[in-house]
Amino acid sequence: MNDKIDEAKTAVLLTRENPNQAPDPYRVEELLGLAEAAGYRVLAEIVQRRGRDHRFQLGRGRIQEAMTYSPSKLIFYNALSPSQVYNIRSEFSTLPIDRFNLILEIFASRASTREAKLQIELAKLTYDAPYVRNVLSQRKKSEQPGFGGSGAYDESMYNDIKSRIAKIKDALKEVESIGEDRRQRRRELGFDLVALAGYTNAGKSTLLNALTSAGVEVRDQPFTTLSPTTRALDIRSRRILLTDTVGFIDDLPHFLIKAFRSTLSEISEADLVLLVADVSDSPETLRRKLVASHKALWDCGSRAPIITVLNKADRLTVSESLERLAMVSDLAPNPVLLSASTRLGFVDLMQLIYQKLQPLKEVQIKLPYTPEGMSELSRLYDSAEMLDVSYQEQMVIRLRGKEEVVTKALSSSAREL
Ligand SMILES: Nc1nc2c(ncn2[C@@H]2O[C@H](COP(=O)(O)OP(=O)(O)OP(=O)(O)O)[C@@H](O)[C@H]2O)c(=O)[nH]1
Ligand SMILES: [Mg+2]
Repeated sequence: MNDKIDEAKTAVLLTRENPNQAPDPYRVEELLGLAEAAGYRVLAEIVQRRGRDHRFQLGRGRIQEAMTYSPSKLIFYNALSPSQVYNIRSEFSTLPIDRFNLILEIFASRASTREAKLQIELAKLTYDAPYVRNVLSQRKKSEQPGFGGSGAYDESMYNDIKSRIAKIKDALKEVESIGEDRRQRRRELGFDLVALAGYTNAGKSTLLNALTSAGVEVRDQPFTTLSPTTRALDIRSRRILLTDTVGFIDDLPHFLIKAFRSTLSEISEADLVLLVADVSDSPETLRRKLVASHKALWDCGSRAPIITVLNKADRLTVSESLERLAMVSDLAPNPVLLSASTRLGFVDLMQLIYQKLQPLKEVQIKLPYTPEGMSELSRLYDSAEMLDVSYQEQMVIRLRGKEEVVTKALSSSAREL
């Protein structure tokens, strides 16, 4: 149970299942987890198998049933169209929200950095814009002033939303380009960039903490992490920067991925991705979450090699873990069975990371005894492995380093600093 649950914030959960799909109790369970993470006290869960009702999503009878609990909100698993929101709100005088709104509410309550706040505002405005437009057109049709006691929407409000969206996009572009510069600098300093990605609550932050003593917040609920945290980790001669990122979830709406682009570029720009999954989930859930994670990785533009970290192995016996691993082998490139809690599998993970990083290059360069030459030498001591330095007519240096470091060193040498 979530300690932030507010007694006055009550909800009934409504899920419509397609009659031609197998029932999936996990959906309802996940929706409950999200509602609790957003601070709701859930009064009842209603599931109906039927085709989509174009007015209310579920049948009128099921919504009437939900209303007998007098909830402050109706939370739908299924996405609501703007006109469904309008209809339910008008007919039942209660605000309906869908799973996307719920996720946004959680994000909004957790956002602590300016970037995260902007990203959430952008997602919310992008989501709200069609709703406001719909209310405007409904009102024009019925000539009703105002709507559901929510105050007047008018054309200027819609235009304000549009211009705010444009402003936030500009601000985020700036943040993104700062991020790009920072990553480029880090690469030139010889770091390998490794991202921790995966379904929400899989244990990404716990793993970052265990590998680097980062002290990032860990909780047994979805979306604890919203902003990336980066910490250094050395594996033999490799200097790695490991970044923890926001978790994925099924059916992640596209506008949310777009709004979180600057954060997700920590993943799309990484040299290597550690895809963390909870191996103690049921085999079906594990597969579903791995599929959702691969889809999200692809959608955010990640094309880097992947190591699949099957975390929480301490919750299973060795044979159970191995059985799970066999069941998901088609979805789990380079798998490691691991426990971020007990450090089981850490040696294997380190070894695999080391193997999967792009091999270092070995080159020989010459630098003059000028101030620029000396400062380049000191930069190389910081960013590469110096194999040999001999002081001849010029400094002759043999070094091993990352592609970016070596390329820069070769160009300094050619320019005869
Ligand atoms: N038993 C066990 N529990 C773990 C392990 N790793 C993480 N957990 C628990 O799983 C829950 C989620 O862990 P987090 O590290 O917050 O997960 P996350 O992937 O960062 O989650 P979000 O940031 O919310 O997306 C916490 O209760 C952790 O204590 C593990 O190896 N074994
Ligand atoms: Mg986390």
